[in-house]
Amino acid sequence: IAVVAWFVYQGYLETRVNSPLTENKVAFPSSHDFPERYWGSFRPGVYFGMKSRDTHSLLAGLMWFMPDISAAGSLNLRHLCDQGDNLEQYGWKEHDGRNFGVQVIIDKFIQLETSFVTKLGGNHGGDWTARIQVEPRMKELKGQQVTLFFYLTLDDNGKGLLQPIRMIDNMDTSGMEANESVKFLGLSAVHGHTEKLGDFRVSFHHANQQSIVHTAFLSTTVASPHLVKDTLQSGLRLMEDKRSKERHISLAGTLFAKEDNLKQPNLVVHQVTGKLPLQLEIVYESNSFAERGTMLRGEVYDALLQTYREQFRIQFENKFRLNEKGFSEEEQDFAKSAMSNLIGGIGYFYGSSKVQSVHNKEPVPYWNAPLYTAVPSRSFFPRGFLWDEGFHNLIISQWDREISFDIMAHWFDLMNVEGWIPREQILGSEARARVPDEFVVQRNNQGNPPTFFLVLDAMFKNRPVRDIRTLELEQLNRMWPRLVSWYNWFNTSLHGSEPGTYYWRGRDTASARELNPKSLSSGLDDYPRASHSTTNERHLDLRCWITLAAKVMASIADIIGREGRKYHETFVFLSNNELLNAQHWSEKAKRYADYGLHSSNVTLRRPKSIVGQPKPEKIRWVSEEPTPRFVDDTFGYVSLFPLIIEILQPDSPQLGQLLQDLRNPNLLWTKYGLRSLSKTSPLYNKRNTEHDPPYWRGPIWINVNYLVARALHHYSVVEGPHQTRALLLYNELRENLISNVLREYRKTGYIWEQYNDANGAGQGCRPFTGWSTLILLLMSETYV
Ligand code: 6A9
Repeated sequence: IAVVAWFVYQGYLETRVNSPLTENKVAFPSSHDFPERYWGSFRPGVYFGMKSRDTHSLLAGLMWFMPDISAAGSLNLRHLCDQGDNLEQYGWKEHDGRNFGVQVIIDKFIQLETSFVTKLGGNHGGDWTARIQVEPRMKELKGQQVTLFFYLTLDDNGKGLLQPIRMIDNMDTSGMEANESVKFLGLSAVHGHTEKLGDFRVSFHHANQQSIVHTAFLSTTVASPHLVKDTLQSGLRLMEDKRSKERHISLAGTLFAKEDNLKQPNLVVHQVTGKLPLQLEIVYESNSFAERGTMLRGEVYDALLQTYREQFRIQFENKFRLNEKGFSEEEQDFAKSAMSNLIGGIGYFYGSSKVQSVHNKEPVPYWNAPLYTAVPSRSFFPRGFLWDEGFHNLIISQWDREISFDIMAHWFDLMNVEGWIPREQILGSEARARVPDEFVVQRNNQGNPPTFFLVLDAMFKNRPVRDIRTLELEQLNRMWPRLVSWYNWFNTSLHGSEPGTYYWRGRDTASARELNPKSLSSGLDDYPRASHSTTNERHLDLRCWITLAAKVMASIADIIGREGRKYHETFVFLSNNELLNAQHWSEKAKRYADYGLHSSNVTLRRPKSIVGQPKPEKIRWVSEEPTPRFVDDTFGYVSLFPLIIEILQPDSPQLGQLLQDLRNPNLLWTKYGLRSLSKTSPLYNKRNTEHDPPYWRGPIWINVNYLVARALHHYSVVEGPHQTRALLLYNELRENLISNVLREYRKTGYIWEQYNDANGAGQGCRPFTGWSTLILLLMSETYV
């Protein structure tokens, strides 16, 4: 019996990692509950695409190239946002997350404006129209040719019908001689049907017929949406127009593999090649939308777009007051585009992560689920990251609280029975295709800072209960059991050896190559911790995150009338400055620090080569035995967390010391913001392995800088002996951050993942309109 019980228990343990929490789901079950946000630019990873919030949506997308300019052998066909394309700039200039968006893309010789407007009506999510306007960037390029492809396909083998309607069907063909020339005509429309959308019709319209040189189409099958570009490219031919004798790179028409006897396309593409300037309008109409009146294109489209743009500008000023604060037009435009690209980068994903616990031999799939989320970077990581999303929603919740609630609801619904949420969400084949294998599996001992507590705090702090809308109270109530589980996961599974201590799991204790084993789950990746990972570590940042979590849990419990004493007590316990100091203050170094088995003398060295063998890789070399101690040779972002989370008493002498150190240029202070690791720390700017450059070991990150500025603002307002110093630091830090990010934007056209601490240059990936967009809240001084 004991043996059987053991097996049953093992089986049970294996299934826990991918069993959903049984509490009610928080996200509304049907996307039709949010009709205004049913269709949108929910494919952040392509330059322009439309998608509905369905599990197997109809996908629409754009590709382009310049036939006369593209090099032999490569069309330089644009599709996925890709740093390698080296575009001068691209991103949403205005986007309200509901009704419309306007994006500008600058690609060497041309400028594309991609815009869309959605319109409610009928019972299948309404209509939308998209417009692609291409302009030459120099006069001399007028008349040059550009080719646009606009495609429709079905996400991840969704079921549905796509039926191409060719121009010839609506056209007077009397003047045409050969069938051949007819063969190359493009599409006038696509008629289609899916379960969720019902019957629909997508039509294509060209503004200026004279500028059209060639149109064509492709109707074929594609195995998966991430193969759309390859499939399209293999459907291209060099074709001669019988009448004009001109040769065009053209889609080949209907193409089916021999064995495909159903001949049912799931990829349909319209091509137009025309002289600059060129305009294409794509009009999606739901058949259930009976009384729409005039088609949403041309001047009707202009008018509606204009109305939305005006509303957007008014709302933006109402919410952020940048004009009132004296920012120039150009600076306001920068801020608008930053926020718009964050909001325009919101995606809707569906699929399952790969997860693993210590009880599973192999990774197992999570359950299939949707995720409505913003993304850190449309080019490099167009997918959801847990702690990034909290920062994103500090901004989004200022713009549209409903969107933030909806995003948080989706994330909380991804919680398993243990209360864990996977950190990086790679859902669906389009997302999966962009991630190397070694990064795919998510492990259930690895969390990520619970930054949604920052969002909930910002949304409800200082709001008397009577001012909170009933719908929001209802949503908080629905979220509550999930918040409880999430909180418990952090508080129990990451605890340390003594009450009040915590440490991030997942550092590789066996690693011989890493200078300092990473803690990816902290979000600060290679930020130096104790040199020797043990179960006696104490991670200061984590302790502070949990302090925040306890505080916010107590206040939400208060708002919705739940029992919150436990959280309040934990908060009081953890925010006791004496206990904090006993566990994390190094009196010797006069700074807050992690604690653990640590040596200051660790380097990477190359072992002696053996004749005839390849050069061995550098390995870690410990030249001084580690001892249990504070990691107080290191000063950086982690040391700032008691300030960041505003745990320090206003009259704390430690706060005074910290503020003094903050302004020291040999430590963290630069003209461009606070660097992540002090110049005096042993691992400042050091590689973690031969192949792994420094990441959180020097560069300036905007998310942490925002939190520090927010805290300085806080300590400048509450009464205490350090008030004046805090105010001076706040003003200077804010000014430095804003001017540097703006300067780099003017210089490079982009907002960046991080900024160099020596010269302020943007670095890492771009555009990064994830947490770097917090510059907007620094401009508007929003620190609720
Ligand atoms: C690896 C790349 C072609 C690293 O912004 C997202 C995260 C943060 O959450 C984290 O704190 N970034 C920060 O340290 C980026 C992580 C990207 C990992 C993707 C695969 C392949 O792409």
